[in-house]
Amino acid sequence: MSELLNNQAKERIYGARKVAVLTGAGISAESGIPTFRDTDGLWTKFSPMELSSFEAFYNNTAIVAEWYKKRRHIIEETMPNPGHYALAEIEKKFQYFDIITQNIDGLHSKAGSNNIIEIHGNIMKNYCIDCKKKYSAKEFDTIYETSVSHIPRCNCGGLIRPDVVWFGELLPKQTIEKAFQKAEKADIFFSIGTSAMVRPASDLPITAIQNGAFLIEINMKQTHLSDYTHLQLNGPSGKILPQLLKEIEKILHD
Ligand code: BJW
Ligand code: ZN
Repeated sequence: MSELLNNQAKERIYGARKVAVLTGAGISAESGIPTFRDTDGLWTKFSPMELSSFEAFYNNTAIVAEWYKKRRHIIEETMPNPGHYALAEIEKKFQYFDIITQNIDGLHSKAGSNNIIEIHGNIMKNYCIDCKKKYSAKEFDTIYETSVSHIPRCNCGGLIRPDVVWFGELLPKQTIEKAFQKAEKADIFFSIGTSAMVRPASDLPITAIQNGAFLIEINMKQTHLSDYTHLQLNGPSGKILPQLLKEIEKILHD
C-alpha cells in the first residue's frame, strides 16, 4: 500500500504539538448515518430549510419532532467506525488534540475521544424553548408518544426542541469561540468528511491556515476547501484514518 503522507506532511507532523480536527457527516457515513448533501443524503428526501430551522419547527412541530426522533433512534443503534476509532488513537500521540465536530451523533465520544467540541449540539439533548428545562431523549419520547397531536410540550406549555443548531441560529458563543481558538493555535488542522459549505464551521480551516497550520483534507470528493489544502487524501475516512494512524506512529517512533 502506498504511503499517504509526503515528506512535507511527515516533517510537520513530527514537529507538531497542537492538532485540531474538524469533522462532518462524512466521517459517520460508514457507520450508516446518511450525510446531508450527497445524493443519498438526508437533504434529498427532506429540504434542509424545511426541516432544519426554527420556523419549520414552530410551524410543523410534529413533522420536525418525528424527524429528529427517527434520526435519534438510528443514531442510538449506531456504532463508531474505524475512522472514529483511529482518531481516538491519534489523540494519544499529541500533546494537544481537539476534535471540533459538526455532527450531533455523539460517535466521537462513543469511540473514546476525549477532547470534543460539538459546535452544532447533540441530538440526545432537548430543552423547553420557554423555561429552558432540559429533557433526556427518553423523556422526550414519552412525552411525544403520549401527546395525541405528537407536539412535545413541557409542563410550562412551551415546545420541547432538540439541542442542536439550526440555520439562522447562532452557535453557542463559548463553544464556537473555543473552536476558533483551537484553529488559530493548531500546527496541523484536519478537515474530515465535511463539504465545508456551512458557516461558521467552514471558516475554521481557513483560520487555521491563515495562522500557519498545515491543512490536511480527507474526503471522497473535492470541496470548496480543496484548493487551499496542503495535502488532500481522497477516499473514505474509515479506510484513510487507520492507515494514517499507522504512519503517524511510525513517524513519531522512528
Ligand atoms: C465522506 C465520506 C466518507 C461522504 N469519508 N468523506 C446564505 C443564505 C442563507 C444562509 C446563509 C447564507 N450564507 C451563510 C448563511 C448562514 C448559514 C450557512 O452557512 N448556510 C450555507 C448553507 C450557505 N449558517 C447558519 O445559519 C449558521 N448560523 C449562523 O451563521 O448564524 C449567524 C446568522 C444568523 C442569521 C442569519 C445569517 C447568519 C448555523 C448553521 C447550522 C447548521 N445546522 C445543520 C443541522 C444541525 C442539526 C441536525 O443535524 O439536524 O448542521 S445543517 C447541516 O450542515 C448540519 C451539518 O453539521 C452541516 C454541515 O454538513 P456536513 O457535515 O459538511 O455534511 P455534508 O453532507 O454537506 O458533507 C458530507 C461530506 O462528506 C461530503 O463532502 C462528502 O464528499 C464527504 N463524505 N462519505 C470521507 N466515507
Ligand atoms: Zn418549559
